[in-house]
Amino acid sequence: MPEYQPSPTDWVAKQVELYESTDGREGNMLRGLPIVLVTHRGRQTGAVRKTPLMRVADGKNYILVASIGGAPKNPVWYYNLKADPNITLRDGTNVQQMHARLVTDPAERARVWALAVAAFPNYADYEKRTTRVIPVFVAEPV
Ligand code: F42
Repeated sequence: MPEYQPSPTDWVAKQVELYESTDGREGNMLRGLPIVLVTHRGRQTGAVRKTPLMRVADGKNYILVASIGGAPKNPVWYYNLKADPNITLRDGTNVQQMHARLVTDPAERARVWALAVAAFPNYADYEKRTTRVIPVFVAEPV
């Protein structure tokens, strides 16, 4: 069974460790806003990867925004989720198995993007910084 490989980005790895070791009671915010933790598999190594993302709730679903701060390239986790959409999502103390579906319909993307910006206004700035269309997934309960 491939093992957990922490993020090479130190502050992200530390946030994951704090969030999990306190069962979501600490390390659960970025810039004063709540985060979730997505556990998924590396598409090449099969290693377990843990990626904190902003918490964007949509009823029973969560919206996952592959913004990586408006960087020119998609984050690696975007490719991992496309290859294997089976994820575990931790929202505080609540942990559930989910299926991550890439949003391709423009009308659906517009709707969930508005939810994302309402939850974390910086996403609007990230969109202006990059020429890519920032990919968005809907995580649905399985
Ligand atoms: N990133 C976002 O995109 N959106 C958010 O809303 C967001 C919020 C957030 C909140 C708190 C926090 O601490 C971080 C937050 N981040 C957010 C940053 C996010 O957690 C990720 O760090 C960021 O999106 C970059 O993701 P990444 O997958 O590109 O991470 C890189 C640094 C990384 O881990 N690279 C690994 C490495 O070793 O270089 C690769 C890991 C990997 O999955 N490898 C694959 C494998 O098979 O194992 C193969 C790689 C391939 O190319 O196929």
